[in-house]
Amino acid sequence: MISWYVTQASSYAADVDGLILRIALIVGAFFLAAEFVLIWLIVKFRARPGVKGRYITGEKTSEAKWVNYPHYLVLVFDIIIVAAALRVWSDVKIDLPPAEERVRIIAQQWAWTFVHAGPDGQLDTADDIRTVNVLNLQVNRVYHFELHSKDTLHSFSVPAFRLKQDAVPGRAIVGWFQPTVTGEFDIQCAEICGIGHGLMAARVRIRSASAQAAWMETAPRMRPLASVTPAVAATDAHASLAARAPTLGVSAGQQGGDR
Ligand SMILES: [Cu+2]
Repeated sequence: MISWYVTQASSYAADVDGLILRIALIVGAFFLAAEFVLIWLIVKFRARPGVKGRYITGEKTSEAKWVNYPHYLVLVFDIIIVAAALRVWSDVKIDLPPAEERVRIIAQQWAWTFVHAGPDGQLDTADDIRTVNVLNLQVNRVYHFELHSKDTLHSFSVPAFRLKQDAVPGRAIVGWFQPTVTGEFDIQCAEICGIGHGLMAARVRIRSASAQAAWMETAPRMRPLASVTPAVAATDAHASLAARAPTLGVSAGQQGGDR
């Protein structure tokens, strides 16, 4: 249902949507049941001439069951929701499938710089391609991204991928995505990061393999004008990957932009 409004453009987008839908149905059913009971009670125990109101404390066992049994039901559904959420969380954030390519994402006030491996498929080589505010991907390819921030907290949000990940200064945060459709979609910083936060938007362009190869041939190589060595600290689960992310490229402001 969410896909009516935002395209599902990654391999795990449908899982995230399915989880949200399941939670909405469960919570929605409880909401409707609670409202129905509330209205029924209001009507059934409405004021009537000659009938005295009763004060019911709910302490008798025969009364407490009306509270306890629904409560047990809520707990059971809580467990179902948590189990489903953990499975999706693990797929999206913890169990990374083997990477076919790596891409470096650098956030700063207020732009995104992307470092793509060039035709050799390796980062930190001479044919790397740096772009500003346009992430260029190949459809059906598994990417590991390495997310940095040069100044403050940002959040890399790609609604079509159903992906959101904070960027934290001094850390290289590793995650993954696999684009599943070609096209162009929004990227937006999702963390208030200063007065220009609302302007910190970008685009992701997803191409076929042949179109991506053609783009790589023609994309201008920009010479790194200045390197910044961040204090890279990996998340524990991905220490080895992040250890291979020694330097940040040039800043967005320094390099102009390939769109
Ligand atoms: Cu930001």
